[in-house]
This record gives sequence, structure tokens and C-alpha cells, in this order.
Amino acid sequence: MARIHIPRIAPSEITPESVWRSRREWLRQMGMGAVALGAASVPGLPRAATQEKPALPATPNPQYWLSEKPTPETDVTGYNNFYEFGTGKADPRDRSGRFQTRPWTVAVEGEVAKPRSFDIDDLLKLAPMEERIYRLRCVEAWSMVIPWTGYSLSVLLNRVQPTSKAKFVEFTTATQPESMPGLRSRILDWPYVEGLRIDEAMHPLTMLVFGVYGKVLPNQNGAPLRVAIPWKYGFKSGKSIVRIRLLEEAPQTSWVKAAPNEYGFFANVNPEVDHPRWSQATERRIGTSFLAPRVETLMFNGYGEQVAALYQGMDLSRYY
Ligand SMILES: Nc1nc2c(c(=O)[nH]1)N[C@H]1C(S)=C(S)[C@@H](COP(=O)(O)O)O[C@H]1N2
Ligand SMILES: [Mo]
Repeated sequence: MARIHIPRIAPSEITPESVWRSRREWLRQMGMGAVALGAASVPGLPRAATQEKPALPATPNPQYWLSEKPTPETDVTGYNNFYEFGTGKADPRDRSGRFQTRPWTVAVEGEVAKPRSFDIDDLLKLAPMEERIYRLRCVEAWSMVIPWTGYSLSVLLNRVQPTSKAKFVEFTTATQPESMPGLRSRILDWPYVEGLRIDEAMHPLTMLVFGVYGKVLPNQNGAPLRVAIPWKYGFKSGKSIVRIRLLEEAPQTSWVKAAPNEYGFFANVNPEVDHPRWSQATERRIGTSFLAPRVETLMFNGYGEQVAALYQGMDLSRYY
């Protein structure tokens, strides 16, 4: 079922990656990157949209790779959900230019032996940076294929030594009223809070993300750090995280609070369990032609081989 290529990776399967990367390098060398097409030469274009982020070097991890072609970078950074900046898909790109990502600390606390605060620049050095290509399936039935840069969240959690009472992990994300116009809307109860069961959080697929497309995360994608949990609907992957709390009880999460009949705590991608207002059986791949056929949604977003065991014996239509 999974179309993920595990260790025995053939050089030919890496080709798509080298193709898009070399094209990017080529564009950069030719001076045709976003910097060359910057705000000065395109009057009226918002600053954030054209800002080229610094490179974030990483080693490709063949264990977490897809042969599918990544979604074009302009879509990955231009078609986003980040309601703190507005509900339009271009709002996060167009309205996040004033968001402050330094100084930035992440408090890791709760049911841990060694609670502490991490500076973002220390988190960048905590483990070797890996590049992984993950599918992202939004609950709104669109999807992308994204090359993220980061490392497994378990690296960070192990540093603080979870106690035996740590059964859940809560992620609290930033609120900057001066730079987040969306906070004025009551669509969610801010801050945006998400959560995982501890075994989900410790799973090696669960990634702490600092970059995308080989560069530091742009604000609209959750700078300076977010999580990526590829077998769950996108809303589980909180952006711009400021606190990680280990808990004995399940945390109250923003979308479950807003509409518990529509959004569950687990939110595992499941083509057989529809959202009350639409089917989850298929998805639209962003960045492909509108004439392109819809893609069939895969159980656990195609990551079943790695994660199905976490849910053995659970009724997934009840625990949606
Ligand atoms: N803080 C915060 N995190 C968030 C959201 C949000 O509105 N606020 N949206 C979520 C949703 S619904 C999705 S699909 C993904 C989108 O991530 P991307 O824009 O980087 O593709 O981010 C998730 N993380
Ligand atoms: Mo989403």
C-alpha cells in the first residue's frame, strides 16, 4: 500500500529529487531566483512573497522519501492554511511579513524529569538536519508533496526525559497580535493548540521541521519551527510552536473545541471515514492542472506500514 521507498533505495529513485534540486540551483545561479525577481522589480508584490530564505543544509534521508514529484515551491509557500494570518490561502504568504521569529524559545515541560526552555538556535543544532519528502493531506481534501528539513521530534522529547505519566503531548503555537491579523477573528480559540498521544509523538515519522525546499521555513509555513505528522490531516501539524507540554490526560485541541463532530483528536487520514460535509475518499493535488484527475486518498495517507500498529484494535470511525 505504502508508496514510500524504504532503505534499499535505487539511485534511479533519487532522480526526481536531483532534478528539482539542480533546477533550483540552476535558477539561483542564473539569477532567476526570487531574489532577482524581488519586490523592487515587481512593484506592489508583498515583501514576504518574494523573500528568499537562507539555505538550511540537510542530508536526504532515503528512509523517508517518495518517488512522487514534489509540489512546486511556489504552491508550498503560497497556498497555505495558517488562520492566524487569515483564512484565505494566500493570506499567510501575503500577510506574515511582520511576524517575528527571533528571539524564539520553546518551553518543553509537564510530565518530564528535566523541563527546560530551548533557544531556537540550539534546537537547530540538537540533531543532524535531514531532508524528508512527506505527503501532506489537508482535511479540506487537497494535498501536497513537500520536502521538509528537520529531525524526529523524539530527539527533543528524549532530552527532557518523559515520566511514566506522560501519555499525551500538547503543542501550543505563537500569538503575536501585532503581526497576526487573523487573531482578531473568532474562528478559533487562540492560541492554536494541537496534540498527539505519546506513542504518536515518539514515532520516528513525526518530524520537527525547521525548513522546506532546502531553505529556512518561511513564516507562512510555520517559522521558525513546526511539526509534520504525515499520516494525519494537516491541521494536526501545528506551526510556529512556542510550548510543548507532556500530559497525563489528552489536551483540549483547537479544532476539536471548535467543532467536535467534524474534527477528532486522532485525525488519521482515512478515505473510509468522511467528514460530515464532504467525502475524504479522494484529494486534489495542489500544483497540478485542474484537468488532472483527483488522487485516491490512501489509508494513513500511505504510511500504514509504519503506523497502522499504533491503532490496532481501535474503531477508527469512532476515534476519528
Ligand atoms: N498555528 C497554526 N498551525 C497550523 C494551522 C493554523 O491555522 N495555525 N493550519 C493547519 C492546517 S489546516 C494545515 S493543512 C497545515 C498546512 O501547512 P502548510 O501551509 O505548511 O502546507 O498547517 C496546520 N498548522
Ligand atoms: Mo488542513
